[in-house]
Amino acid sequence: EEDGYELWLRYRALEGAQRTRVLAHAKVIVAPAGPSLTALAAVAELHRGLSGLVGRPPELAREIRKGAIVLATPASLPAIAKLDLDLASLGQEGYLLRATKVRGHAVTLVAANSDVGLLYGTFALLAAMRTGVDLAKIDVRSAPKVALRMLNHWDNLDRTIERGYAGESIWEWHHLPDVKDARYVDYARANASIGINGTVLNNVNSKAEMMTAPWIAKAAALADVFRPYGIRVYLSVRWSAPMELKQTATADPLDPAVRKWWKDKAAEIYKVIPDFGGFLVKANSEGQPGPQDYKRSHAEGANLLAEAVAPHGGLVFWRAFVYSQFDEEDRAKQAYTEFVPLDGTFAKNVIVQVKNGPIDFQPREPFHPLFGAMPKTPLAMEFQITKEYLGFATHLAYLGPMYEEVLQADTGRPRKGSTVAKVIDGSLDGNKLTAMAGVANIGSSRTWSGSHFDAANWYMFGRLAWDPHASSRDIARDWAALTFSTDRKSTEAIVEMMMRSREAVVDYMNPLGLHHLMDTGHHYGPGPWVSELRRPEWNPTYYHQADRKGIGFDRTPKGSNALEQYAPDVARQWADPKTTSDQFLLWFHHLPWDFRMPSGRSLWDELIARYDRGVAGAGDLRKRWDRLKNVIDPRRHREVREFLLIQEQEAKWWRDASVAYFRSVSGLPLPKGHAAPP
Ligand code: GCW
Repeated sequence: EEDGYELWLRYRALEGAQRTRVLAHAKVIVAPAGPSLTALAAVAELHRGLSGLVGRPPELAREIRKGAIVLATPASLPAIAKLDLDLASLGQEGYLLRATKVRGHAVTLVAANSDVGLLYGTFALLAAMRTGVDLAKIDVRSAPKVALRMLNHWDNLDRTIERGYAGESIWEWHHLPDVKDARYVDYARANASIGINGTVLNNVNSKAEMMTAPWIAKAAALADVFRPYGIRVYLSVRWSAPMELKQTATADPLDPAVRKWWKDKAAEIYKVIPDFGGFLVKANSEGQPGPQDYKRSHAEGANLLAEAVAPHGGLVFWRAFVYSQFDEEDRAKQAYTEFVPLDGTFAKNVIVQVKNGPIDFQPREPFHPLFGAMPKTPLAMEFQITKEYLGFATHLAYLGPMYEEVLQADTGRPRKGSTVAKVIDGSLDGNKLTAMAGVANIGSSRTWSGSHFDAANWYMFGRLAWDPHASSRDIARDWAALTFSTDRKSTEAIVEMMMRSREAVVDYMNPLGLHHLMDTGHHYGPGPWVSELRRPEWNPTYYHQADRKGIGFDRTPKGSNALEQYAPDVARQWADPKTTSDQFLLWFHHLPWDFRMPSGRSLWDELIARYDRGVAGAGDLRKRWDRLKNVIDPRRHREVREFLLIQEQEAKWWRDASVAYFRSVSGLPLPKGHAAPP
């Protein structure tokens, strides 16, 4: 029975014409001589894949012959240099798949400038075989537009996962470094297949222990497994580690003993992980220690760590997710206020990592105003793949459209057309140190991500990190074909569900630009009434500001003026409720309940209509899935359906609780036709 473990790497027997075509082109593999572990991983994948797809493993040959798959770099096979393939434009990680002649033989060429490129090309070739591409005509070239494509695991050292909904951490810390679970290889394969080349193993709410020798050894064992797949290991560090480990008296970044400690620590790590990627840091955020405890800036903190890893080629990812309970300023403004003045003061090997929106991974947020506002600093995008605020692993919400919406947003800086994607891929400022990070949704669940559809978010993240200009619909199509069915009609039906899913969630949880209405702590269900929490900016009432007269957070100059942090053109558009997209209406405006919406309805009636639409949308997902009963294998069909039924129920819960609460505040009657219980 299909249990989802193989993710999108399912090598089931091909049928009919495609089997014949693949067989004709895949009897023999010619790989680089004296292959590296990476080239061997590529060969092993072809072996595994073809054994499944056509029922027999390919033969490994030295000599090129007709019909072979030839894996080659200019170094391993100088003959390809003469083919006019423009390999240089592929860079270090790109690849090319082409039906061509090499030394007079018609072959399928997988070419790249490095063995990792060959591995990426191999995965792409296997996917092409599965989706019906004619190998006799194949002609594909692809190179990543972003250099560092990273997963961030929020995995704790006790194997719990902060905001993880897919079981325990797959890192079996207790058995590491001695036991290298076979699952680590499958993890690496899945990631390499979508181009992910870095992984931060532990939670940003980090523990000092991670910096001790036994834990470094565990990380090193994982790094050994991942290395052949082109994946580097990084660690989250706790700012106060040297002090907590009682090796320094302070954690002040300007203290010489502290600086020395970090230098020595970096050297110790690089001794056992020679290609160690570097550090990720959450400092002075949500109670974490940081340089500000010593009245030093984020830049001073980041630069201290940067100095420690620089001699080894390491990097520092410094998170801009900061807000303080002692700050009266609108939470949405605080990161910009703190970081923009630091632009240009970070060391060369520091990347500032910014969440997609200014609050916190909500179902919808406008893009973070830092994008475009720090031209002298490399900025990484941080997306959340795990669905902390979108129904965990239970609710179906394909995040592709959400990421795309943010990446395609125009920052207006320094000019029109300067999209977030262009900040991230470095094309705007000529930045080469480019990165995209995704907070992983991976755990020990058989499905890896806790549900079949959540694997799509992992897959999509990798693909968008490779190319932030890609279309989330195209990516959904590839995923659905590789995961469920290559039958065109079925694929399209699944894609349609995926593309509708996130908007349905927005409607039943946080319509019209409302945000952070989730209940405390877990963030799963509705809690718009919560108003008594110790920290005001954690209360949903802080965000919706609903009362008898109206609703919404005023971020115009009359209110918090968060608008001033955006480029003038962008701010102008959002300054007037009439020109603000309804997606962000109550994000930027506090409006009376009788405000006239473009639909002709009052704001109050529109709000209720959106909640109703969300419930209908969830029901529609379930109905669409029911129609696919005969094309999806029984176990996966049933498991998805069970979750969709929960989603339908919980969409009603969200609507009914939210509507009841807002009604108690507004005192307004329910519009006609609204089906919620009294
Ligand atoms: O999304 C919020 C979460 C915290 C998380 C924090 C962060 C790791 O609720 O659990 O902590 O953001 O991103 O640092």
